Amino acid sequence: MGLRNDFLWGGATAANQCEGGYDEDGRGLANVDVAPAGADRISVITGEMKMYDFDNQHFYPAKKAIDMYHHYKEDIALFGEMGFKTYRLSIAWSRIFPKGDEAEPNEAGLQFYEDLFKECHKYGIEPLVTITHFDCPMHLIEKYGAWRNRKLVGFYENLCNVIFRRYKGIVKYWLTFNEINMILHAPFMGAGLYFEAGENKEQTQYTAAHHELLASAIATKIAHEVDPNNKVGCMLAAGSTYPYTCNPNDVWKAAEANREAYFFIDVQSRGRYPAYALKALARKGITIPFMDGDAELLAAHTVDFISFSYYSSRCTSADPEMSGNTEGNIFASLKNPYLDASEWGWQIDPLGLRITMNELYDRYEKPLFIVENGLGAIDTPDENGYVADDYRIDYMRAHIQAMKDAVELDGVDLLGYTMWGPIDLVSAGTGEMKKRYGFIYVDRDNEGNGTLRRSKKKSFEWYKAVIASNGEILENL
Ligand code: BGP
Repeated sequence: MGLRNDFLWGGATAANQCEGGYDEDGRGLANVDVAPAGADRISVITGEMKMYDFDNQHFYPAKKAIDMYHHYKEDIALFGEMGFKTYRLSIAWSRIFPKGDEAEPNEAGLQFYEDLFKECHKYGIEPLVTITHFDCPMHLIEKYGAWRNRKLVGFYENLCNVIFRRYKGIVKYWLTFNEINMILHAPFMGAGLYFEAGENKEQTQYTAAHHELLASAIATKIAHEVDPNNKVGCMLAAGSTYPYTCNPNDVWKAAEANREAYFFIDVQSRGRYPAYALKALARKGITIPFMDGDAELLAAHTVDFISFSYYSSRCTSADPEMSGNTEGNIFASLKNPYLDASEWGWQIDPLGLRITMNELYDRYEKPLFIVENGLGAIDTPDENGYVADDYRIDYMRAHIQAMKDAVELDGVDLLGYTMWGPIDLVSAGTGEMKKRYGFIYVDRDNEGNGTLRRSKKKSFEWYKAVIASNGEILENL
């Protein structure tokens, strides 16, 4: 028995990393627009350096990105050619509500996504829509302080009311917040949070998290009311944390690190704050701004499925002397001596995907959906834009095999697999273009030069064969 017959193969993108058109057709400015490329990016996305508008010293890659705003028909046709069953994309909140707090939505923004979803259906591609992929209208940040303010819950509710009604019948798979745990690691990118001097950061982060968790429950409620066929998922930046050794102190440290991430999904999937989190938050003096009705809301509207990104596992030690940090997906981890790493230092661990899937399935017993996985690498195209990206095929083949093992050997219920960045796009972590994930090469460089021409890499035909065989054929061609 292999993958389910209706397995949703595809790819995933985020509006701000591919669309561009940041000021077109009434779109408002958002946090993700003002994250510059270069050395200051990390300070901006972590909320340490204030950047609420463009300046002349920085390059802002999201302004144009790969200009999918004007190329989406061509791009979706290529996805169709590969046989995609689904395309995960995000809507830009500030296209629909440019400031975020208006009573009426921006029709041009709504129409853009309606056209895009209909384009997907022409090829039999089911859209999988992330409601918020790191973006927050800048006006909501400046006027209300972003998600630290409970008013954001109401603005998000307005957004959900509009999009669930407008796209009824053409979208049925929804994710509420991309990598919701990113609020702890990149709080400005993840939730629009910039910290004032002396502010208790952790208090603000968990206050904002509570608001996002409420908003997620409300979204789930409305989605189900508007159309009982809607399926709503949470989304976790996953990748299990391993203990560096079998020293029980390391094992405990790893358990705590895993709980830090699972906390969000525990609430979204089980409908309540877990006991360990209530204790840990109380010990730190953090209060969660619970109001009447919050507990009931969280309990009544849990998600239908668990989606997650997986790039790597992580490693931790209780020994303060341990050094040798490696890069990771924003949050760093100790270097695991048993694993190789990508050119950006992200360690490569296919079995870790099977381990992570099993942990999530054991814990929640709900269907899983892998909505991001892939290799960011430097590609060298020939004069026709062709890239022989065997390294990417190797990475994906090993991960898809591990995913199949989790399904076929361990019985995990898996809805689909959307690899990250089927077409090259801007890196969320670094703002670079040269960190490429795609099956489709885009002629654009880190500084914004290039024709934007699209061309197929070797992996394009490989993934097409994988999809056509429902994952039975994984060999490199
Ligand atoms: C995840 C994000 C994506 C994506 C991916 C790869 O954290 O959800 O938006 O970018 O990581 O990371 P990067 O772009 O930094 O290589």
